Amino acid sequence: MKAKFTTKQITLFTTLLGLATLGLTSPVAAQKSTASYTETKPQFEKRTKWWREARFGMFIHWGIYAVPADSSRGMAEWYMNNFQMQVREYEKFAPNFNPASFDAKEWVETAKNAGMKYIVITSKHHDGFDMFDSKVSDYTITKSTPFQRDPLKELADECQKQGIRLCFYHSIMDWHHPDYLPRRPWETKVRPAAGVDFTRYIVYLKAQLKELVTKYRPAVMWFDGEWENTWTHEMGADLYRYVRSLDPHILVNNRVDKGRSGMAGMNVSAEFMGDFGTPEQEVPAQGFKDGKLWETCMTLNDTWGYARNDHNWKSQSVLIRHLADIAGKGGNFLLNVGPTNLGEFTMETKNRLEAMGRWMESNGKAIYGTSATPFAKLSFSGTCTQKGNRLYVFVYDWGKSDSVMLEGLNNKVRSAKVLATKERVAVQVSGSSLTLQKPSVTDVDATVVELTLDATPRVQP
Ligand code: FHN
Repeated sequence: MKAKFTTKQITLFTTLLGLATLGLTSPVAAQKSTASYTETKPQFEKRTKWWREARFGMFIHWGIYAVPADSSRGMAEWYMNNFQMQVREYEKFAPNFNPASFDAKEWVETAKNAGMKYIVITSKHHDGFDMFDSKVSDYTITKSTPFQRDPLKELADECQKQGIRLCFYHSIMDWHHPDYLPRRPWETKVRPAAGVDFTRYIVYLKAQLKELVTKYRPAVMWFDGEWENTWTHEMGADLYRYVRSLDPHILVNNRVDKGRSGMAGMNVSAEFMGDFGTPEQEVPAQGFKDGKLWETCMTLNDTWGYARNDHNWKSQSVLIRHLADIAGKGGNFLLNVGPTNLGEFTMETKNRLEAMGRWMESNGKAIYGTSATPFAKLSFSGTCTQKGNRLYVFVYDWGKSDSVMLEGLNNKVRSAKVLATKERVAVQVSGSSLTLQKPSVTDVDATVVELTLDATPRVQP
């Protein structure tokens, strides 16, 4: 029997019905958020304090792309695009997505035990599939899969219990919504753009953000998929103000706007909106100028979404040194996990996070709440962080001389000890050069020496 309504009509009806329940009936009103806000530096510092001190978070890319779980043609979460699928074909993964093993308590404990202080999970990736219960969409985990539960609600409750901040990744680009443009080249005939209204898509986007922010109270909205030419700086600035108007405490990354250069890297500059920059798959050569906040996001292997075929896992040493290097430059590290379609973390994932947790157990004091190194460069393989009158020296390699030298420090050293073992470290001072002797027990990933100084570190430029 021929369906009475087309899918597009049903989507539109669902959206409008949902909008009405969310008080977003007038597209124009939802268009330009009236929120204008100014923020002083002290206010910004207060709002971002927990994030700056946290330093280390878990990224989670989880969606129906975990069903094919295939990165043979590119990132696994891009499966629909990589295999040039029509929407109707890709939708068939939803009824096969039933993460029966999903356990919010276990996920949050794993993040916490790794030393992570916040979790950023995909509420919607580019495929447009909603991993939460939305009134303005039927393309959701609660309505279109046998699972029918709301994992983001379960995670929000569990994060509340365990003292971890929950944050959401939400894609501006949406390959499913009938009003999103541009269409993919292979679907123009099947899904013509005639009659499409991008303004209506923005109303839908805002309606879902209102649901997410008011119902789940995320600490950060982490936008992505901002690079297509249908999304403008004006739309980004408006969306930033809109989200902040929903919750004045929330943080928003720079990808709400066009502040990121290209697909990787970023250039937070004054005219772009966003509370922090988002370099991707890289540790920037230096920290960001004039105190701009930033966070490197990175995969454990080569793909964000889970892929059965991706075995290129980074070692624990590489991961621990990335964390140290990033902290030494004053940034945050958002390390990604791609859970399976059953709702499980892979063994490779768990092993690496457990190793990082063991290291953080002994050395977290040199990461949390610290700021970037006072040294322009070091003569050894390692990095530094600082907090008050303490300098944390991370040594990756003690070299042939079984010692490392810090040059240009104009402080008196009150004490020097290995943070993890409390073993005293012998220090030779010559003018403003300090030589630290290799302790009897070192950490193959990174040994941290805590120097207690007479005052905050003063380094010759
Ligand atoms: O296209 C996405 C990609 O799938 C992934 O989500 C990364 C994570 O930051 N962001 C985009 C690529 O820059």
